[in-house]
Amino acid sequence: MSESATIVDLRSDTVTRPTPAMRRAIAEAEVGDDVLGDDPTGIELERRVAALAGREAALFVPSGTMGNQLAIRCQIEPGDEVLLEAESHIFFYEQGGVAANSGGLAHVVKGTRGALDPACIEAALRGEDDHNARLALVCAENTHNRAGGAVVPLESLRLLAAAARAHGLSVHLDGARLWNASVASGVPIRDWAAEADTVMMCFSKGLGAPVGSILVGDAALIRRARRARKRWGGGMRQVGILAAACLHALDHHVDRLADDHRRAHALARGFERVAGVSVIAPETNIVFVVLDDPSIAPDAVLRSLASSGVRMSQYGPRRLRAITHLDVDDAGVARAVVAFEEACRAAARGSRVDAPQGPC
Ligand code: TLP
Repeated sequence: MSESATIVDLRSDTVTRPTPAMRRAIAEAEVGDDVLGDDPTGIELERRVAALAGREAALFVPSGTMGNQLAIRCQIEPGDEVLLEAESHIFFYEQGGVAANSGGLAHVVKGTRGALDPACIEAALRGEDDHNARLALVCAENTHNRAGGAVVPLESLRLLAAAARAHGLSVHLDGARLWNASVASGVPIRDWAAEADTVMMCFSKGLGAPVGSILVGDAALIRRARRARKRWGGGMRQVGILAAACLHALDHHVDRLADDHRRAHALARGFERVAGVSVIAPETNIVFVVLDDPSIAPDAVLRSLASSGVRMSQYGPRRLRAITHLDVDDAGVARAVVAFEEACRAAARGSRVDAPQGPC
């Protein structure tokens, strides 16, 4: 049996491997040269996602990080402020890209379950005085990763966007897992996308594609983003090979996200029964478990899990993350629950073994 068949890998939904049908779609992809503007499958993907999101244009990019960073690059000038939720991916996991790639200044505000209070925009504005940096862009994230895959409600995004627009600010939505938000809430992608100037969405997470994300917005902005992508080395030539996997994912892997959400709930129910831990109720495919009992050391739990063929990642001093995805079935969930219970018991007894960790 291959390693992927024996390991229950809950570290991220980025770990999925292409299914046999997706591999066939990749093998049969019609390709051209994306930089020269004639890769038919890449063009088809961009056209389809722009239509799905109800926006003029889309740009396929190698990663969610590049999509977010291009959106920022195209909507601020050096010295401008960008309003970010304090635990957002853009602030937490993109290596200070706001400053390094765009010369921007991160203005960080704590949200509630990932949602920014629209009043924070008014509070962040400092007027036209020549001493002040200019607030130019507000970024939201949905689902919100570090808030436990929380769905930021559409109404909340609407109010935030309205407050931003009232002050002439642009809005970017990091929708790496907007597919999950859409399936969990029943709100179509185009309704979320209508609230932001730019939206980034990933195919390489719950949708199970090996590589790829997309940025949507109006035609002029996406044209600028295409030029910046080229400058950053993100032109991809026979990109149809990747785009075919993403088109396959759109056709076959969106509705099934509901299975991942159901399995996340099953995981959470199993984890909850373990003494000394508490679980943050999942809304989509992310489960956070907090090791309340100080005798349960996170690194010991991760090592013990790994020795049982189950992988999770550490997401804070006493918090672990498990994400369900295409490669985790009901049997995998049941195995993870048993392994977690044993790992916590063993850790509390003070056992020690070795294993790697994910990002905190
Ligand atoms: N998130 C990854 C890690 O980088 C933490 C994960 O395992 O969850 N926005 C959000 C909300 C994300 O969660 C991620 C990836 C990205 C953007 C970046 O996407 P990639 O990894 O394609 O650059």
